[in-house]
Amino acid sequence: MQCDAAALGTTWPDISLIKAGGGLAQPVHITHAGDKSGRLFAVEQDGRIRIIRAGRLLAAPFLDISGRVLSGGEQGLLSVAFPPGFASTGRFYVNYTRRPDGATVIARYRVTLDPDIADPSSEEVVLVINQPFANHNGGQMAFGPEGFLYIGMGDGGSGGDPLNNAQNHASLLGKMLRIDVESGAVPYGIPPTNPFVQSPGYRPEIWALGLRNPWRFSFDRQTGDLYIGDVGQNLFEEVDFQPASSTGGENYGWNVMEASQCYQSASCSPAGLTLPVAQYDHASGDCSVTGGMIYRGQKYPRLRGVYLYGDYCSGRIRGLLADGGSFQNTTLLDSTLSITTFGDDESGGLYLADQISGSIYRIIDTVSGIPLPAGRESFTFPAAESPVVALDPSLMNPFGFGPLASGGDILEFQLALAQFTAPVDLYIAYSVSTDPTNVFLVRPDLSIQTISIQDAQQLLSGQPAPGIEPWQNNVAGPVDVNPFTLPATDLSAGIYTVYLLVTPAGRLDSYYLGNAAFVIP
Ligand SMILES: [Ca+2]
Ligand SMILES: [Ca+2]
Repeated sequence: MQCDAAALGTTWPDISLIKAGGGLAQPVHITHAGDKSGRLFAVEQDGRIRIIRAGRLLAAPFLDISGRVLSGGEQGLLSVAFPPGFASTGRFYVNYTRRPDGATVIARYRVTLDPDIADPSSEEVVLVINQPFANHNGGQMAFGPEGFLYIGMGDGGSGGDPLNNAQNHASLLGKMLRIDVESGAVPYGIPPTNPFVQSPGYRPEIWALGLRNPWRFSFDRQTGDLYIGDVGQNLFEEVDFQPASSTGGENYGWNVMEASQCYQSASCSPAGLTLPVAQYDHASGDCSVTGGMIYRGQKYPRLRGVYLYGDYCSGRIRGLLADGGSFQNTTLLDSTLSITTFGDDESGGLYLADQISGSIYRIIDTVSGIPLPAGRESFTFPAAESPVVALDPSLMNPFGFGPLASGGDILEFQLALAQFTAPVDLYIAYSVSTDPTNVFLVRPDLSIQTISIQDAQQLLSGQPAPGIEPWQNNVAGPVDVNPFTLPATDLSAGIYTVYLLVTPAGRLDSYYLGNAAFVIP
């Protein structure tokens, strides 16, 4: 199934990861609410949903149902799905493993009057699916383009699907389900266009069958095509594809086949089965696919249309690109992360979660980096809580001031830059309104060097000033550092202006000069 991308003329992105949030406990799902709030929602496996706003993790969970959730291994709170209209209805859906019996629960919750806090007592159970074994619970949910809720269900667990659930028409296990949860039917409705509503012996909730453990599926936000990462048995991991034009009913093959190889017996017929569009074996440390998402953002043209997916065991990130009727597949990055999920924000930016560190990373294309400054360009940036990483210097906001920017009393200074197209020197300095004759330069060891305003102006005129050196020299990035955290009480009152000077390595004739101000009252 693998094609030679070079022969087909594809220019693959050169991806890199920039940390976009941390402090999460076992994150397993990332999504947004589609309500233009700009919030990212991260699901913690033990039963909490956390909000990341402008790069900062809010202290209070959006939802905490850890008392209901059986967590560990493949069990836990596994996903949240926000329906179209959430901004006005405040209703959303979760998929979790229930205490004490391990059954899968699909439930509806509501937000409170505070949009950052949901009501844990608002639960309305939509669907309960009993689980014969602890593993293979699927767990992803997402609303399709037509507004119905899709639920990915694993085969129930153990190994090899001993109960033959995935091919059993009367079982909801090993299936992709599609139900109507938003039209008012209690507990849910069956879309009349589901493929098996007229078929005797079939559960009408079934949209597709023959899945082993669909660990993450997603819809292409542009086309409506569906991509499913289905975890394999001992030999192969696979990605399944369903075009937006599908009327459902696909049989993805398990446990007749594992990917494109017969599983139960040496020979089998693939007739009527939909084989994966990509698969890989376990020879290089891979063992469990984490289905991903298609990038449809604006920032990284070479990423557009690429389906990014990963492997939990190897940390490898692969790219899949639909090319007419075929698919190209390549390895984009070997990471060291335990990738549990990919997710997107409202503008189409892509993220992934690392289960071990509890961090979320933004995925960027690094070769289309920030160009070197061609002249002397100055920018004023807002004192944001979180830097905005962008390839256009006029759009980036490299500074983050942490809680101070939102009225707190800790100055947490963060600097984040995408990769540059060639090495640069970075200078950081600040001035304070109460001392107009001096500029305070950050030295490589983070100590502070006081220089005169004349020396600073000399630097900006392109003349090296004696004794002045960059904070970091000859770096290409990406940069994501947090050099300072200090109490605001350590700073005297005044208006502080922080400067970032970016010059081509070893030169001062051109630069980007950015500044951002904050006030210590
Ligand atoms: Ca199970
Ligand atoms: Ca399959």
